[in-house]
Amino acid sequence: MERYYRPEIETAPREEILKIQNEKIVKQVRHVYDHVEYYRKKMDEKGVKPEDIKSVEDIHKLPFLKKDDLRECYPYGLLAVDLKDCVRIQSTSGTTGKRVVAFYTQHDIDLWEECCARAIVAAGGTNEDVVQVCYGYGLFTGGAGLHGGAHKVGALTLPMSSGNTERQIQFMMDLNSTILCCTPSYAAFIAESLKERGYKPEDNRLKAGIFGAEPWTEEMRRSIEAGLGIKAYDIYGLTETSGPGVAFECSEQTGMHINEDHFYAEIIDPDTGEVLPEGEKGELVFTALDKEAFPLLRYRTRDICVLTRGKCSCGRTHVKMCKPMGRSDDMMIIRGVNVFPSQIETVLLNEGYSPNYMIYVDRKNNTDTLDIDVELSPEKFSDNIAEMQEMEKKLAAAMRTMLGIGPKIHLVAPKTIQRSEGKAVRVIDNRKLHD
Ligand code: DLL
Repeated sequence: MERYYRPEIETAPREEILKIQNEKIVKQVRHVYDHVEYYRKKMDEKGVKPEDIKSVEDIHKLPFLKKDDLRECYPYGLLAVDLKDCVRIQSTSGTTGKRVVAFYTQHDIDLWEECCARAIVAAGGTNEDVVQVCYGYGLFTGGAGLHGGAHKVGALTLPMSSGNTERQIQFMMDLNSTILCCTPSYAAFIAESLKERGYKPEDNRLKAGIFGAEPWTEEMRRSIEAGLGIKAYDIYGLTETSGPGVAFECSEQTGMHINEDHFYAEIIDPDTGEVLPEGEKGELVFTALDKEAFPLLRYRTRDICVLTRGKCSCGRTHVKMCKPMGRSDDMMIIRGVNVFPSQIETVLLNEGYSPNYMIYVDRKNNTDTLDIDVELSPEKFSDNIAEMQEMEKKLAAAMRTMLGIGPKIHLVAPKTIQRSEGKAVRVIDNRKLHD
């Protein structure tokens, strides 16, 4: 039977959710206008006053916020409460430019942890579970978010953080972990490591995994589910909106329910900024309806996505987002063709290869090149060169069918591609270095 952390909200009729959203947005716009000078100026420039926003239908009148705005405002420029009222800072793992720092009041932490608790209960979590959290702890929101959520559910929480796979496995087996929380790439690595140590999927007590923070394909889901003997649930979020738990998957596994009582979602055309009708693909934009300290309005996530509002067999009524189809800035344009890493992953897993690969893009003699290193499993590895070349050719052909352009495939020996303990880095675009 389906269980909910907060049934009256999670299964509320659409009109009730709308009523909650409409009440919250009016207050939230006033709060931001009164306390965040940067956004007040943006609203003034656009000629929008708080009184113009009477319901979520008016949200489209508000200006957008982008990552660049966050950089410009670093660190305190978007803070909407006194610093003394904040109890926590978290930050993005950003590798380029300034990191985003997000501030939380105790109310914001409670709200965030409740969103994560909803995700854990949707994955079958109860106070009888042992939740092994191996997202990174610290500034990254993954560890703190799922940890707080597990506490709210009353589960026994194992705050492992990421890395030290030997210890992860020892604790998982000795302490009978039942729910695993980490990035999908780390889950795949844990599954591989268990197998190497001679464990079969039925030897562990895991029943579910809550995996997110990076894109992963349906093929990857099936591979992890088989490797660990679990049901694998997706979870989505970003530091700017609090962290994981903005949206989470239910037993139907056909998209993630957005916690609509806290976050209002829109899909826009990334080029024009125009709001697109439900069901169309575009950039996901979030408005935090009741966060106090860092209440972003119309924040452009750069994640490309589709929203749908069909009836869900789990009984939840909140709108669903599909798996992000890569970030608008993840998309590689190679010889004029749009290529997403997820397409490459799909082909690899469909063709029976491991999810361990590296994509290299470069420009030679004014032509883009695409090279993919693909790691072989010990069973597939052979020293027969002709056989290896034949496999490379076959895989390149399958890639060409999916991508529209043919990459150069390099099959590499088992265990030569570095494993990820957090967010996997799978693309190296050397063109950027020359431009
Ligand atoms: O990754 C928060 C998180 C932690 C989500 C743990 C889920 C689990 P950031 O580091 O700020 O926050 O990165 C946010 O990661 O804009 C997406 O591009 C990507 N992302 C997050 N979840 C998913 C997912 C955390 N389930 C950025 N599928 C987002 C695909 C995801 N991409």
